[in-house]
Amino acid sequence: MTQTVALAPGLVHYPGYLDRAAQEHLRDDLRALVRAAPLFTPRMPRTGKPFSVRMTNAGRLGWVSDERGYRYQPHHPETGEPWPALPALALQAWAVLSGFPAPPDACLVNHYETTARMGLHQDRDEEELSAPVVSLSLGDAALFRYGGTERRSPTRSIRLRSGDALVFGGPARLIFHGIDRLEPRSSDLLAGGGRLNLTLRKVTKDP
Ligand code: MD3
Ligand code: FE
Repeated sequence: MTQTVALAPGLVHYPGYLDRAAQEHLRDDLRALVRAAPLFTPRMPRTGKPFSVRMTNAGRLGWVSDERGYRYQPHHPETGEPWPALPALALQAWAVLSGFPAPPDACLVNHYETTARMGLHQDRDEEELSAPVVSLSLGDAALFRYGGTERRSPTRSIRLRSGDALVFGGPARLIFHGIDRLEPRSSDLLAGGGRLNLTLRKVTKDP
């Protein structure tokens, strides 16, 4: 496979995990996915403040956020339809990289326009915290920041480029992380620029 870079215990970076042909294939699958399950604008719990990132999901469950809170649910918040099937390349990446015996329940798709960002946060809405999260990036490069398991822990930054994979498991599963900014026009994969990030997650504990 490609180069692997251990960034911290449980945190591995696979630069260029998807080659250009695979990136184009996944991009085309995501275009169809977004037609079936349109991007929605999540809102902050309580305040209703909109995120700058738009989202959709694939798989049995999808992550949504609005005034009522963060949660996983089996239907799109606007169309009411079940989420589309997981893209084949996303399932394959999970099988290759996760080391987890069960398939993922959810694939969150984040869409960043040039000025979108994602503040430092932890992902802890999943019941199955022994499974890693696998992330795939497409389109413009982004500055990704990660720290430790406490908000005040020191942080480091790396650049995520189109085709990169990241795996967060074990002690890295509950680290704080976010996206500070995009590098506009750094990739020609997506017409019109921007960035897509997929995160594959096991949500429920299987019996
Ligand atoms: C570390 N997404 O969707 S991917 C998210 O690029 C999210 O869209 C960012 O943070 C993005 O929640 C960063 C890397 C990532 C994803 C999930 C994680 C890092 C993670 C879950 C636990 C720990
Ligand atoms: Fe996250």
